[in-house]
Amino acid sequence: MSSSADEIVGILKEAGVDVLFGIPSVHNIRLYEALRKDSSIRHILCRQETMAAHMADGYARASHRLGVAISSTGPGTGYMVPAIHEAWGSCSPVLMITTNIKAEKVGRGFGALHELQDQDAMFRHITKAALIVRSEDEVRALTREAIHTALSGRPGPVYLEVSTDLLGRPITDEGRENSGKGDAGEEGVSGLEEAISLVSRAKRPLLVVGSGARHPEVIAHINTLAENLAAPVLTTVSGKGVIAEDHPLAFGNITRKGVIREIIASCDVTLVIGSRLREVDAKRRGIGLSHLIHVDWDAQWVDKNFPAEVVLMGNVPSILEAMCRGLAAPSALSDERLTWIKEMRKRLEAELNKVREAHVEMQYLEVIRGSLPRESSLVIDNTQLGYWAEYFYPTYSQGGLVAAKGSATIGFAFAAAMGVKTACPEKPVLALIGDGGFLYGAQELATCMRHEIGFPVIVVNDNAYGVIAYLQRGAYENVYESDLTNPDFVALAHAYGAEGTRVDSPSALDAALKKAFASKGLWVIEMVTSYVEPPFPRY
Ligand SMILES: Cc1ncc(C[n+]2csc(CCOP(=O)(O)OP(=O)(O)O)c2C)c(N)n1
Ligand SMILES: [Mg+2]
Repeated sequence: MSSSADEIVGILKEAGVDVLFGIPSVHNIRLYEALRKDSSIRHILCRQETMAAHMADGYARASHRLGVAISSTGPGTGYMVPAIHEAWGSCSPVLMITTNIKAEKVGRGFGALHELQDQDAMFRHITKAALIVRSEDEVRALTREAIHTALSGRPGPVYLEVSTDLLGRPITDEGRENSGKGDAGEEGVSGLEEAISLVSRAKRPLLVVGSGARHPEVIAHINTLAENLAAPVLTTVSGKGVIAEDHPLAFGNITRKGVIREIIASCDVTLVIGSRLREVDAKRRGIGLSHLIHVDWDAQWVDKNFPAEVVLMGNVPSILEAMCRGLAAPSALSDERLTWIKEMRKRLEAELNKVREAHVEMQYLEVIRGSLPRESSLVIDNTQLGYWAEYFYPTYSQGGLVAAKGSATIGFAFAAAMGVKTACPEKPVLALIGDGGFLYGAQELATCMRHEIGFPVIVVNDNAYGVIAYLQRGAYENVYESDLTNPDFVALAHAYGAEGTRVDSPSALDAALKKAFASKGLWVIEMVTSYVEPPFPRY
């Protein structure tokens, strides 16, 4: 008779899970025993739980499959909070499996090992569901429900907690009969005709694409819709790559000023597809969107910063397919729009040339772009050069730029890139992270070495929490406690058995990246810079 732990492993396998990221602990060792016995699921042994969950997140974003992270009761669970918060804001289907003390003791304050009152409370607001197994009869049903919930509709993280004593208990026949929730079923989509009519009457429609459109079935529809309408497409950072940025209708990041702001101002209908239209980069920067039609998986992001005139809620690929059918004939205004778009593109190019002349950051980005093929992943942290990438790194494929915009955490990019590389071993992957962010999880160099996960990591070293120093200078004309005392990053890489090198110019970075990609190994490329300005205030 198999135990609950064996059942969980079996259900994960059935669901197609082939990799897990985690750390064994006192309460979850029965689960690890089940994994050892089965051994068909690869386990990546991590050095810290936040990083394990970032890896699962990177894996999920790159593969569009479930990313699974394992922790254990109390502190191990708590370490996952920031990474699950990020996955939540970025709609990434991460399943975290954790434990609790013995079922009969939960919430009673006996002082059991790792005991924490209301452990799941930490996750209730940052997951699609926090599911708790307190009886062996619930194991199968809740495990299936957790997987289904993470992947269905708008994907997102799910918390699954199993009391430690249940893991070794045999599953009863009754338990076996339980099955997970079925599909909730497709909701009827209202507002479709109104939306189609609004778009077809528009003089200049605009498409805005966000993370909710990061779905393999959505891409083709977005291209078709844009082409049928001859409409410009803007994306948020998380939507970058949904349309190739060298497509004649793609204009990149919506946040930018100049020509992009002019395009937005002259469009009279905005079709927003799967975007939060975050306060931080849309509302606060004074973007105005006309006659907004919001297409999304659910109501979570609707009417937050910009009121929607029409809301189309449900399965986004199906809604877009219906819109493509309803707007199949090229608009009578297509020629006029295309002439305008060509003009705007010319002006945007001229604008970009000026930015290129003024900022060395653009040269670094060109080197990075030149080192990566179209199908590749640049995984960026919240670091100065990362912000420049959000604005100016041309992204040509789905997953071409992976960023931590769900929570704007630092310390994401190195671990997330490990997850991306694990999901797509053949794909060139590059992590870009600051000296501050890198030391949140540099110990995962050991994980890379153990599991032979090799890719280059650019550590932008300005010896500072640079953007904080920049903000301090602006607000108080002073910098306080945002300078950093750093290790020798090259020596640090070597200490783990990784390769390391130091660069201080775009040409040196170019040479280092060529060498690193050719070797297929793990490289820490320390890029020495001084304080730089982020692109937000000017561009
Ligand atoms: C977990 C977390 N702690 C603190 C912050 C606030 N924060 C945002 S950027 C930043 C500095 C990052 O420094 P570094 O990684 O060196 O990048 P730089 O700004 O120097 O380019 C900090 C501390 C955050 N976003 N996330
Ligand atoms: Mg820094």
